[in-house]
Amino acid sequence: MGRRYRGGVATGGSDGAGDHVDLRSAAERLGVHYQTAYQWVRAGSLPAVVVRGRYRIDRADLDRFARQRDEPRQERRPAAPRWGRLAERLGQHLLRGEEHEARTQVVELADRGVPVSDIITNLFVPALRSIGEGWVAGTVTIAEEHRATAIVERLIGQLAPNPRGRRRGRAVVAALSGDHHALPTTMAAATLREDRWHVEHLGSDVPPAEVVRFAGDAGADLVVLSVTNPLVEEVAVETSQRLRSSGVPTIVGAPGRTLEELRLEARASSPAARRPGGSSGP
Ligand code: B12
Repeated sequence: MGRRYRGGVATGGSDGAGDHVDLRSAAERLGVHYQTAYQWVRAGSLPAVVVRGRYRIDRADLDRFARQRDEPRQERRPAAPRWGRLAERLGQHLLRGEEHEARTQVVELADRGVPVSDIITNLFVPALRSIGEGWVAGTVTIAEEHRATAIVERLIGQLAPNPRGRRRGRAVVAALSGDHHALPTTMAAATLREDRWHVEHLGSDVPPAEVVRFAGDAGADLVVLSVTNPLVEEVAVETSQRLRSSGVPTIVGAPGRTLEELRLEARASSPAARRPGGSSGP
């Protein structure tokens, strides 16, 4: 006997062992991390039964779920989510430290096929800007801001996209020494992964010489420097020139620059686009 999981509620159901796979195999079949498949089961979108304390997923349910995910991205986009209200709600959860509620909100959208980069752009970015404004105005404490930031880091990590298909190339993502804003690098890394780049995510506060050395050792096809602290802008531009002159295409971000710009600029610098007659492709 197994217990059937729908939206975290266990109900009666039978095992039918031969037609079931475990959660790890299901995650592999779907090309996602184990934790992502687990979240889908917990949210009820991927039906599962619990057998002797372990999730088992019916192959037919798994195939159906995989087919839905394979539908072209446009078709899977939900009809215009009401971003304004959603962002406000997420901002409140983040400020109150309500991680579970925040996770439920974003997992629900991801489940409906909303791309992670859209969730970041339309939910996390406005929520973080408003937290930054609250901090300046003195209505949000440093501790509250740190707690919210840590939640966002974990949630983006959890949504980590791992699409099927050939990678466009290897991209190194970092913010340079003196810039402690890691989150924009996490956003950039998630966006590039979603767009089928293999990403080496170095985070923030990385010495420029280390980025240059790492990019060479890793055989990077692209370096992305996120910049949030304006004091680091100049050194980012210098580092990008150094990287380019050693043959590694490099693009530099800035506050207010969008993830869509990043996606397009990265594609334009990809190995495929640089080949004679090449295109950055879909
Ligand atoms: C969280 C946060 C922090 C955290 C960061 C922790 C972490 N793990 O990231 C901590 C506490 C460390 C921090 C520290 C500081 N912070 Co701060 N911080 C923020 C906050 C609230 C969010 C930052 C963020 O994630 N922004 C991401 C989104 C929301 O903004 P965005 O800049 O448009 O980012 C986009 C681009 O970067 C793009 N992108 C990323 N990579 C690439 C690459 C390419 C090529 C392209 C095209 C695009 C791209 O993606 C993002 C989304 O679209 C902002 C508020 C804000 N408005 O950003 C303040 C903010 C950035 N911080 C600010 C300040 C002043 C500081 C401190 C100086 C405070 C202090 N006195 O200590 C220090 C600086 C520390 C340092 N040396 O860097 C100011 C900066 C003002 C300014 N222009 O100088 C802000 C704007 C707050 C404010 N309203 O005043 N901060």
